[in-house]
Amino acid sequence: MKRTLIQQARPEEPVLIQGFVEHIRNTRKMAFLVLRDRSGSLQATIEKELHPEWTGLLDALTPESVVSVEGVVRENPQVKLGGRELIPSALKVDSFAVPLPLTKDANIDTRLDYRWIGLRGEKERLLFEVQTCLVGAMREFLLGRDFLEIHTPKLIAAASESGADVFEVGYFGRKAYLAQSPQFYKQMAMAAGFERIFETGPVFRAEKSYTNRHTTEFTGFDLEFSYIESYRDVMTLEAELLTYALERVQQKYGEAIERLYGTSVIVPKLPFPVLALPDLYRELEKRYGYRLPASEQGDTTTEVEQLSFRFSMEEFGHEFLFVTDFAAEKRAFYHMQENGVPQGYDLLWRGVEITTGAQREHRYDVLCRQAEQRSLGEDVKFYTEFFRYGCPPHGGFGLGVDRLTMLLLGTGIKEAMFLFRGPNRLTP
Ligand code: AMO
Repeated sequence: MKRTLIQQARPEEPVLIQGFVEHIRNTRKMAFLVLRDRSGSLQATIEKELHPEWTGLLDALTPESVVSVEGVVRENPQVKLGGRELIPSALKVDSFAVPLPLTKDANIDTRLDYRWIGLRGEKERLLFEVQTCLVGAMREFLLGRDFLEIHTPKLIAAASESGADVFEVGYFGRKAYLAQSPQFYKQMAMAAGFERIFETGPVFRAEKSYTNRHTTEFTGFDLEFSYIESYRDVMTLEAELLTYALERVQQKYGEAIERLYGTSVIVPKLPFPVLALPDLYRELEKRYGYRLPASEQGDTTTEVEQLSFRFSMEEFGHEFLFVTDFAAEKRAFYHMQENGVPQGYDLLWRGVEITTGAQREHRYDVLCRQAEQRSLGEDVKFYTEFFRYGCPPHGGFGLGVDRLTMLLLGTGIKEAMFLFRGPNRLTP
């Protein structure tokens, strides 16, 4: 018999339901099993007198075992789960579960140890449905604008962002690194004349950070496109992309997110507000008496980001804020500069950085000089070569998918990933 999903089971039709046993109530005369598959839950109601052959099986059955149940669905307004129940005619246990090692209120570390069990919940499933919708909508948006999806290597010869937080790996007797970003190859695609590309893939950072928004391996959504006039074109594209994707999520999952995560999906208004970093400092001091120590100026900090959210809501009624005009020494060597000011930005959402973007330096001589200033000459020679044989002006950005998901649902980053990786966690 072919399997029917719980959600699609119609009354009075014979069905085969397969799933986990979420709950068992086994009384003298009756047994009630709540079954769960990817589409929902359904109660199976068993009159034990009719099936004496199942007595042993029902006594031995444990929660979270996997079963196959054939039967007929009946409408019964007394049943809480959707007013219907399954009356089984055949019952088979496909996999017995031993008692679960964790309770619902276990701490996050125990839950991560047994992640596959924690992920069985409706709330957890929703997170991945939302993430699928979000990334799918972003992909769709870009495909509609003639972008190519590429897949670049993660084993590379040089650190792309900085030497400090790169993982080194042995590579047949020499050193290789895990890519901190697809940066070099996104730009190579511009030199290849692809004009518009994006990639979603793993990004590695050897950062010993123990915050609720840092992980050593995350999923990046990166794009790059040519013939831009300035980094403002990159900001405009990103704002449109996010608005499109959030609208999708709101339409499809807004209600479920409200119900299970208690948070609203707000579709942002275009254009997003923009502020230069020195102006942001000034506003934070004027409004909240907050002054960033001189030694930390030129960049944002966790405190600046959090206060910026308050500012952005009060001033613009907007959850997003583009920040520009960072100090050159705080930004990557490949950013284009004008009068010493990097032509790039960070995008903050709900007080957390979700993106860095920029126009890139495509002029070979200038790029080599900027690399030299950081003593990167030899290390990035293979990269600077991309710009010797003709390359259009271009720019792009990198967006953290895990951060995006986490902010959308109001969770920490550990909950927003299929499997979190941190300085102290490499398993499961
Ligand atoms: P950046 O280093 O800012 O820029 O990274 C881009 C985005 O990736 C996410 N992110 C992280 N998420 C979780 N844990 C981390 N440790 C972590 N580090 C970064 C953030 C961040 O905004 N090459 C540039 C992008 C570009 O210019 O195109 C880059 O990698 O959401």
